[in-house]
Amino acid sequence: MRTRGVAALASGLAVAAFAAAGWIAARAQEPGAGGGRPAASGTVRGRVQVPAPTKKKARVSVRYPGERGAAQKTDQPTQFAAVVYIREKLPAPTPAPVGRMENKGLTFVPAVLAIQVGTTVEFPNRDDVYHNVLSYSSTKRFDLGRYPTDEKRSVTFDKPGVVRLACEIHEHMRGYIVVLETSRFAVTREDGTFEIPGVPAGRQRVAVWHEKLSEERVEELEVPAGGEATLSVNLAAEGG
Ligand SMILES: [Cu+2]
Repeated sequence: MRTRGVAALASGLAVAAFAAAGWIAARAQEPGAGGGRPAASGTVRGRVQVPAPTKKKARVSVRYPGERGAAQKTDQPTQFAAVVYIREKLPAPTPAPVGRMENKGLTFVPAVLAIQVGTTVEFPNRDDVYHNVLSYSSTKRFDLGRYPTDEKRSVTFDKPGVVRLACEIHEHMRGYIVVLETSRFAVTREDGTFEIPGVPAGRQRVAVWHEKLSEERVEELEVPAGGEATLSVNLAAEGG
């Protein structure tokens, strides 16, 4: 079993902060102009290499119309993105945003969605078969029931945490909603890169979530005002 201490983190993380020209840019900003906003902010950018996806066989159920034909489209394993976010709590924007996760090609699209607490997420069905989105996660437990093509149902996520989504009809379907207490977050792109602008300058704890991690990775970064801090994490090299 791996030690989850600072030493373990150091082996998997390569962190560099570039403060070049940072404080000069900070001085050019108007302090306090945003009414409670931090006087200066920077960007956290970097890359998270995620482990290879696990191949999951699609199970074919014949309970619902169109099931057989559609199930053939599912032979691809889902590659789950990572979520990177700033641990500092930041007030939710108003009005509350609406998120969207589609049922498409018998998968959740996107398979990973990061949102801020209070966000309502719509789940439109873009397939020609029924879906039944549900969650047994304690963060948000729900069952949307089965619904047909082009119908959508929604859920408001009122507690921080991770919600693991499933479909009652298609057992292979999996998705994640990461509910955060901050508006400063990013979901990694296909190449693993990410960018979080508008991060308050100073020492920040940056967390990395991925479905294969038993717990989040947290690293401290110095975010220079008007500059960039970079974070590079290789989860693929750790063997999951
Ligand atoms: Cu489904």
